[in-house]
Formats: sequence, structure tokens, C-alpha cells
Amino acid sequence: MIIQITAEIAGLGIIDNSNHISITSFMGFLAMLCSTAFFFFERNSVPRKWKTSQLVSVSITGVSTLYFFLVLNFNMTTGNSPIALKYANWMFTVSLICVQFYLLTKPYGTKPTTLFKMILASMIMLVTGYIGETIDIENNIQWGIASSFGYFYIIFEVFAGDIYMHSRDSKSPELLRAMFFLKILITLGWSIYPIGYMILPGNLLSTVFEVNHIYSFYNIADSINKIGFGLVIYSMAIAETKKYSKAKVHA
Ligand SMILES: *C/C=C(C)/C=C/C=C(C)/C=C/C1=C(C)CCCC1(C)C
Repeated sequence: MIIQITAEIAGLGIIDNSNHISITSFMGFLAMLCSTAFFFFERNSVPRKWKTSQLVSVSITGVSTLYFFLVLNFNMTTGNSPIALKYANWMFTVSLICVQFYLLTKPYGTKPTTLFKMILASMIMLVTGYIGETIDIENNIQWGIASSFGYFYIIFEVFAGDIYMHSRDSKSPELLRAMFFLKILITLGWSIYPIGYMILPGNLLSTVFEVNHIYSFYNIADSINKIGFGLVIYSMAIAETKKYSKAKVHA
């Protein structure tokens, strides 16, 4: 009901209640729109040190707002879901998430080469995943396994590689707490993507869900992960500001 009303106000016409792709795209659209506005207007509340990170959060949710709007229109007019558009969005936003890890730990020694390796790993993860979902769907299991190597590399960097070591060196309780939540997001939050992928024909979950449910898995995962990343980094920046203003009062 609320979805119908807001959709009509937004000029999108009627969303079919049984079309879960439209519904999850529309919810994703609203969530991205609100969080983009929030991150944008809060940019002056974070200390200067974290302004770039805040702007990267705005870019991630901002691009995804546009993307969800396009998908919704496409889905409502054709009934299909454009998988290429999803991957195009991920190419951009996953790279920016790697940038977030870099920016968080750069003051404590992370080098651009680490960022480069993480972006390369995410490209491998996405290109192989795309091939498995489109041009070589018969071998989607093999492509999914290849893709997982890229994913595991990113997890390795964050749990045991340079990102981990430099965040530990920071000895900043705020950063360490943020890293704790980001680790949960890239393991549990990001695992929704390969789980959705397993619905492809012949894969582990192909008999459990209908194949077009993949897109709804991806839509939900996008909302959780993109907004989650921005919120964790924002809370960290705010926690630091509070600490400094307390220190001033006591001085
Ligand atoms: C904002 C978008 C994000 C964080 C997208 C993340 C995407 C993944 C972690 C995708 C991973 C995949 C595998 C690990 C194997 C199967 C193919 C993919 C591409 C779905």
C-alpha cells in the first residue's frame, strides 16, 4: 500500500504487488535516496580528516539511487531485469568501497598498491561472475568459484593483510570498532551475493528459488551493504568528534 502510494507520487505508475523485482528495486531506490541526502547534509558534521570518506559514501549511494531508478523503470516497462546494469554499478561501487578501506587506513601507512590490488581482485570477482551469469551460464559453477577467489582476496586484505595491519597500528578505538562492523558487512553482508548467484541453473539453490529471485537477493544486499558502509564510517567520524570536544571541555 505505502509502496503503491509513494510510487505514484514519484510518477512511476502502478507496481505489481507480485513483482518482487520491482518492489525490492523501489525499496532500494528510496533507501539510497534517503541515505544519499543524509550523508550529503551531514558532511559538515564530520571532522575534516574524514570529509573525503563521507563524499565517497555520497557517491556510492548517489550512483546507486540513479541505478535503482533505471532498473525500476526498465523492469516496469519490459518485465526483465538488466543484469549488465547491475554489474556496471558494482564495478564502480565495489571499487569505491575498496577506496573506503584505503582512506580509513591511509593515515596509518596503507599504500596505493594495496588499493590497486583490491580493485584488481574485485574486477576479477565481477568479470568472472558476469560471464557465469550471462555468456557462459552452463558453466556458472566454475565461474562462481573463480569469482570467489577475488572475493577471498578482499577478505584476506581486510582480515589479515595491509588493511588489517594498519588499522591495528592506528590504536584508535573508533577505527577498530568501525573495522569490526565493516568485517561483518564484507563477510555476512557480501555473502548474500554468492548465495543469490547459486540460484542459477544447475547450481546449489536452483531447485529452492525461481531464477528471477536472484535480482531481489542482489537488490536487498545492495541496500544493506552500501548504506551500511556509509553509516559505519559516519558513526566513526562522529565518535571521534565527540571525543575531541570532550577533551576540550576537560582541558
Ligand atoms: C555494492 C555492491 C557490492 C558490495 C557487490 C558485491 C558483490 C559480490 C561480493 C559478488 C560476489 C560473487 C561471488 C563471490 C561469486 C559469484 C558471483 C558474484 C559476482 C555474485
